[in-house]
Order: sequence, then C-alpha cells, then structure tokens
Amino acid sequence: MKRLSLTILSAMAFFAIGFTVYFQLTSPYSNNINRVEAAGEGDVFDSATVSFGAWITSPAVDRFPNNNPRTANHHALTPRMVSIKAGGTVNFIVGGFHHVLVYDNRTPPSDINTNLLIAPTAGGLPPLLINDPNNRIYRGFDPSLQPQDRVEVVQFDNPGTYLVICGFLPHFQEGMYGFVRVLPNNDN
Ligand SMILES: [Cu+2]
Repeated sequence: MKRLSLTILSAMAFFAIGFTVYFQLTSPYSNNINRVEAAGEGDVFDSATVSFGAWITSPAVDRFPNNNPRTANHHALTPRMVSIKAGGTVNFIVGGFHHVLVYDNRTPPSDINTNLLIAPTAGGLPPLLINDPNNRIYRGFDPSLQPQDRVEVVQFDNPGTYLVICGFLPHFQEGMYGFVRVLPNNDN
C-alpha cells in the first residue's frame, strides 16, 4: 500500500512538473509582448470574461457544504488572452485563492519583481503576495479576506497590451498570468 501511494505521488509530481514545462514551452505568450500583440483579433467586444482559476472536475471534487480544497484548483487564466475595445471592461471571475494584479501596457512577466512580497492580511500565511508597485495599475482584493469565488471587474480606457497575473507567488511561478489586449475603439 505504501509503495502504491508513493508511485501515485511520484506520478503526480512528474505530471505537475511536466505540465508546467509543457505550458511554458508551448505558450505563444510567454514573455513575448510582440507575439501577444500580433495574435489574431477575431470579434472584439466591449467586455470580456476571464476565469481566474477554477475548480477541477477530474478527479471529481466535492465542495459541499463549504469547502475550498486547495489541491483541486486549476491555476490558470482562461482564456489566457482576451481582447476588448478601449473603454471596455474585463470581468475576472475568481475561483480559488487568487490575487488579481494588472500591469501597464507592454509589461512582460519577466519585469515582475518577485522579491517584493507581503503577507496576506489574515490566516497567518508567510509573505507570499507579490507587491511590486512598478507599472501596477490595478491591485485586487487581498484573497485572505474574501470568499474564494468572486468577481472583480476592471476597466481599461487606453489601447495597449496589459499583463494580468495572479499575485499569489506560487501560482505566478507556475505560469498563472495572461493578457488583456485593448484595441482602439472606432465606435466613438
Ligand atoms: Cu492564483
């Protein structure tokens, strides 16, 4: 039995590491703002919705009556990039222990100083929230003070390519970030 659980554990670890590497190597967006900007536009609307973390279903998850199982959370922005018109909004639908941070036009993920950290206000956690104010244009709620399922709506006046990261350090280090492309609004 012990050997079996060890095998399962190492398989899980292998999968987690493999997935992280795969994601970083294959993401068209990793650190390359030019490629984000060059991506196809499709239909662009005034608002977009981004799932900011999610609860997995495979294996099955039971949150009843009031559970936030830490190991059952998907650490990603879905989709990883959205485009909206200038003046529009992005609805970040948060699912899990996540911290929404938005950085100004053309900030690459590599610019984020992960040595600047603060502790969540509640819960006695160590300083694991990224606190780099340089080019930061929106900092969301401290997740330690909020329900894990919530919405934060952010508005963008100016065209540009904005980096959105999860400020919870372990998630950012796993690649939990994405981009909002704000295109000129020709409707005005
Ligand atoms: Cu997160």
